[in-house]
Amino acid sequence: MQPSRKIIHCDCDCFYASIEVRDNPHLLGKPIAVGGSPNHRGVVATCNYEAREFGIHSAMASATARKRCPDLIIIRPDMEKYHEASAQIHEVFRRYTKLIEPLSLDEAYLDVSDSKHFEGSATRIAEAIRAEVKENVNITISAGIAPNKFLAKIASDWNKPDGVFVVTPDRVDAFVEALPVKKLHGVGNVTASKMKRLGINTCGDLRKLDETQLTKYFGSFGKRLNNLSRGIDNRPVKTDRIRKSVSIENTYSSDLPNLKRCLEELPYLEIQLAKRLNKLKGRYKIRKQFIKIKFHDFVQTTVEMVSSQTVTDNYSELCSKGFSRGNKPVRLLGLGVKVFPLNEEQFVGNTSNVTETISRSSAHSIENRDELTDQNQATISKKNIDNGDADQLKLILD
Ligand code: DCP
Ligand code: MG
Repeated sequence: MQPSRKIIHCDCDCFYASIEVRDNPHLLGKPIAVGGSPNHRGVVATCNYEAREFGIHSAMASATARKRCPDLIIIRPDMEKYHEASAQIHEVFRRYTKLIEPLSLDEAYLDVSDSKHFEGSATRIAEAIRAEVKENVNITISAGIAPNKFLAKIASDWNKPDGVFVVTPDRVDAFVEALPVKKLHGVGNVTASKMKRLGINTCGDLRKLDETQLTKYFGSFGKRLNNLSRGIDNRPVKTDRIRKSVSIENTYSSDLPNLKRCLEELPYLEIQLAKRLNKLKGRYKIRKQFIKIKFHDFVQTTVEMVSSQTVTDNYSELCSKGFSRGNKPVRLLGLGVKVFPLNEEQFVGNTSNVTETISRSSAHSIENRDELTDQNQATISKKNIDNGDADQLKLILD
């Protein structure tokens, strides 16, 4: 039998909001949200725990949030600041292991199975990381320690904020048995209701069905459910993420009424894209240019063309083509490139490249591809997190 692994999942507490409170101590104890304006089409990116008491959460319209809590202080996001903090946090992680899988700006899996620190105690490593993040970045980070990624992620959430929770190998079975199915990644509201109708509330209940039955009820998710309900998750901590595209997009506070206005916006987006691409020089090669358009009725279209560089005229052409598919006011405009790495080998096991990839992303623009994509709830809400303010650009790295 293989020795069990030691995985730590680290996740900062109300990340953007913590940074804002850190930098503006007068906000301490008050309900705050970071996001777009409630007067436009702003959305809450996150909010502190005080605001969560009012039922406010990420991806909620800022206007709704303000209604729920009239005293809510809404702060515009300052991505540069969050990227800087993220880089510092990832630097702390790297002191303890090279096996890091960043998930977003504030979150990563660490495999410390072979770490020599603290005589290999994952719990003490996690505590050291938490203490260092507090000391260096002055925000709190929660941690979960378990023999696999699935349980470590649940554990980091268990005692949030500023908490730590350990699921030792001998406690996995009992812990999972009592675990509500809603805690499983991939079980959104729809699946949870379906399970409830079938009398399934906990993983213990799930275990009563065999794989064939689970597949009958939940399709391809069934096999995975069978494993998760038994605490099994063999996915390795992956350090070799390779970027597939870089893009930038913007949701406008008032719709762009016609093609002319769309074309006028392209140069601003191109400047942002060029900045990002500049940082990748020599590591990736462009293979396609693309444009994404979301019309006012949320109908979305993407147009792409083969290209080895960013050509302005190509973007104009793609934009005209995309616009003609709807011929109606535009809510969101995005442009980008599909890329491939010049030398794939350089990425394998190179955590610093990986961290850079993630830390430059707008949090949650990156989905953890090998996690379950089923049950669209989370994915959709994350995709809908377009900031309402026209100058708030969102970088997407795929
Ligand atoms: N974020 C976002 N849009 C979302 C979710 C999150 O822009 N739909 C941003 C803001 C968050 C950051 O990503 O601060 C990290 O996301 P988390 O899901 O880890 O949420 P928080 O760190 O804010 O809170 P928690 O304490 O629950 O981890
Ligand atoms: Mg977090």
